[in-house]
Amino acid sequence: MHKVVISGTGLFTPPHAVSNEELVEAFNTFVRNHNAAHQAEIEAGALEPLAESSAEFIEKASGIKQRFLMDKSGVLDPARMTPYLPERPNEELSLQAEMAVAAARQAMEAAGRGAADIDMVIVACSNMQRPYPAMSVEVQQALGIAGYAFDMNVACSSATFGIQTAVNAVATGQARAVLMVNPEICSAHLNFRDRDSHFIFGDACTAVVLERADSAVSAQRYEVLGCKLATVFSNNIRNNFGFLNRCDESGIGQPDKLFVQQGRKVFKEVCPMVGEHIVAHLESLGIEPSAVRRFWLHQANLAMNQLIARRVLGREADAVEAPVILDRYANTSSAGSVIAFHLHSNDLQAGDVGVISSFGAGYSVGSVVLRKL
Ligand code: CO8
Repeated sequence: MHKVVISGTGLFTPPHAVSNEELVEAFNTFVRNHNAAHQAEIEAGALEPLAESSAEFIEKASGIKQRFLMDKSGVLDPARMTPYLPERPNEELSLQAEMAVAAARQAMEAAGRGAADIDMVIVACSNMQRPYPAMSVEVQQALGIAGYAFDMNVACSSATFGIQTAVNAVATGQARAVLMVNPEICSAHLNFRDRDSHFIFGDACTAVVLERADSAVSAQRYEVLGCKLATVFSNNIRNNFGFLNRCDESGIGQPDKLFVQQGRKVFKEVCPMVGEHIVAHLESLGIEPSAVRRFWLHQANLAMNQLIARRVLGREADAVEAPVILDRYANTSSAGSVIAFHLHSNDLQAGDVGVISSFGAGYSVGSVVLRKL
């Protein structure tokens, strides 16, 4: 078995920053318009009026201050509240592949690797913009990589599950190097008319190059000491969009065909699960939690991350130990923990240990323990 390192990462940040205030203004205009249009039913008691959102609530409940979106004009139009992302001809690079290629080029450059050095491409994310041909094969072709490619989806844990898959391929000699990419366009399947969740997500794409430790050439290399994955079925985060929708017209366009969650239940159930998962993983590697210099946690909710860090460390973690990027990026699904790693890892010293951890729909939990070389 070969030792495996993360030798490069990349981050594509969409062009449009949207503050909580902008989002709430659009949402509240939609609410006022909706309530005015249904005034008679509301007054007759036949319909509950919609309630307004608040920027203060969003920041207090989640820690999110803004997000980046692929399009903001459609999202902030109270009559639409869906991004404008025009379809492209089949001959053009698709949108998700474009994001993936941008992040991948950065990761490959950081790793000091060209297309000829990579044998396998994984696109791992919560939603593929089409079922086939696989997004990964389009990304592979756009970058001029030989070998093979495939897509995988484990919702917010797609990146850690993707890393584990890449580690297996490199460790067993199936691939010399693997490119693993997470193009998340969360805004396209977020219900911007739902007060409980309209603020949660942003768009982004991350990329990671993994390769054999004995031939890696980059300056920043992180040995993968171990990966640990877990899944437990739950309906508390669910999206019923799928290819069977057209077989029952009554469901088309219903809110369950977008992201829906029981946020409080998710919070309560997932935090202990993740805390125990990380502690057990570290223990299996003979590493004390106190010896971990950095936790690159999934970026869904600030209080959630503080609680998880407290469960693992037995004390509060500071912003250096558990960096926060959700204030600027919001929840970018599988990209979140990799963004934290990408932006907050270069200062580590040789020998320092850190943990990338994801958690989300499924439920799915993943942890990757790294040691800087
Ligand atoms: N403005 C003002 N008030 C609000 C708003 C709002 N926008 N929303 C809710 N409220 C009100 C509620 O009505 C409630 O009022 P009351 O007390 O009178 O009933 C009060 O505020 C409290 O509501 P909650 O209990 O719902 O608030 P919480 O403190 O629980 O915060 C959160 C809500 C922020 C959603 C929080 O529960 C949370 O972050 N939970 C964890 C969620 C999580 O980690 N989910 C993971 C999902 S990510 C994932 O798995 C990837 C899926 C695939 C990607 C999908 C991409 C689209």
